[in-house]
Order: sequence, then C-alpha cells, then structure tokens
Amino acid sequence: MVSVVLPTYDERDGISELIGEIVAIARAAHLDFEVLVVDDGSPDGTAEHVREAFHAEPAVRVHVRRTERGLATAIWRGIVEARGDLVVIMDSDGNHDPALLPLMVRCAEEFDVVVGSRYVLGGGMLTSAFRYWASYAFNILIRVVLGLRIHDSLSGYLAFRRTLLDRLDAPRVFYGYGDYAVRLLYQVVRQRGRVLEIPTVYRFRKGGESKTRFFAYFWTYLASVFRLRLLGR
Ligand SMILES: Nc1nc2c(ncn2[C@@H]2O[C@H](COP(=O)(O)OP(=O)(O)O)[C@@H](O)[C@H]2O)c(=O)[nH]1
Ligand SMILES: [Mg+2]
Repeated sequence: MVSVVLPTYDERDGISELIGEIVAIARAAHLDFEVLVVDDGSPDGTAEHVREAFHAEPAVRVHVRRTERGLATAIWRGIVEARGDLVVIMDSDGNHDPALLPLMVRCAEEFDVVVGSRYVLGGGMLTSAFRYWASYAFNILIRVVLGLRIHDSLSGYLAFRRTLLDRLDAPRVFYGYGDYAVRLLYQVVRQRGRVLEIPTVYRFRKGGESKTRFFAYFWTYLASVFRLRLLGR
C-alpha cells in the first residue's frame, strides 16, 4: 500500500482539487493507496474542509495536530500514522504534480529514495524564476559542501519504503522545515543507499499562500548544511 502524506497549513483553497487528482491518478494506476493529510490545526479550517469533502472516500484520512507545528515534524507524524509500506511526501498546494506518482511508486521498489526533481533534464518550475535559480544555486552549494550527487535535495517530493526509517536516526532528521530532506538524503547516501531523481515540473499553487519565508529560511538551511558537514547530523 502507498501512503501519500500531505502536510497542510492553511491550504483549504486548493487541497480538495489536489486530493481529487491524486485519487483519480492512483485509481487509474490501480494503486492500493491512502491519502493522509497532516494538518496543524489550520485557522482556515483545512482539516474540516477535507473531512467534509471526502467523507465518502475511505482512502482519505485526516490527522490533526493540536499542539505541535512545523513542516518536518508534521511529515514525521504522517510517516508514523501511515498504513502503507511505501510513503510519498508531497506539497499539499499543487506544486508537485501527482501525475508522477505511479512512476515514483514503481521506482521506489528499486531505489531507497525517489526524488521528484526540478534539476534533471525534463524538470523545471513554472512558478518563479527567482525561486528556480535560488534553489538551483543552493543545490550546488549542497553538492559541493556535502558531496551529494543529487541535483534537487530541496524538492520535497519524495518516495521511499517505510522500512528506510528503521535505518535512520529520525529525531535528528525530522525537525525544521524543508532542510529535513537534506538530512534524510545525506544519511541515506552515507549508508550507501540509492537515490533516483525523476524529472518533474513544479506547477502553480492551487490557492492560498506559500509558507516558505525565503530569506529567513536561507540562513537556517545554510546552517543545516554546515552542521551536517561538521557534525554529520
Ligand atoms: N502541517 C504543516 N504543514 C506545513 C507547515 N508549513 C508548511 N506546510 C506545508 O508544507 C508544504 C510546503 O509549503 P509551501 O508553502 O507550499 O512552500 P513552497 O512550496 O516552498 O512555497 C505545503 O503543503 C504547506 O501547507 C506546518 O507548519 N505544518
Ligand atoms: Mg508548495
């Protein structure tokens, strides 16, 4: 079974359209799947909205966190709650194209982590040229400083078997924001795990607003990369 984990914070505007797409694509590909929304008590009522819109759809579940907040710990919660042996992590705003799901799932049987990547041939980003190039540059820094041969460590569109987590030091990976993915990939590669990048083109958000505070996160991400280099965690 595949568990598609969707962390949400104030994503009411676009979430049901995205879940509808995921369900249609997963069904067409004959996947045994569930969609697991992990919402941090969004003030816009994302969780209630999803519950209402999909009350007749048993494949869609909502987990609400009342006390904790933050992207990486929400993802960790989703992995813990997931019923599938395979986990796919996606943005809940529509940035990540669910059309890639069946291929990612198939490839995750052969590889330890499959990344939906903007920076391999065929990949890209429709949303913002600035974000595209800034993320590109930061990925080069990650490659140089950490020696990772991965083109898009910051994509956030990931598929892996849940047993992968048995080999990882989860509390030392799942904190912070999107930088958790750098820690995850770094640990996997250090353990000689195999990573596959599949090209994907980021789409526009379906609604709501981005939570990435770009300039603030830049320093956090930078600190995370050097911390990994110097301390290995
Ligand atoms: N549960 C949870 N989800 C979050 C949090 N912050 C961001 N997200 C979700 O993480 C995903 C990535 O954030 P997004 O705003 O799309 O960032 P961007 O794609 O870099 O602009 C989205 O699905 C957000 O709803 C959080 O604190 N808690
Ligand atoms: Mg997004």
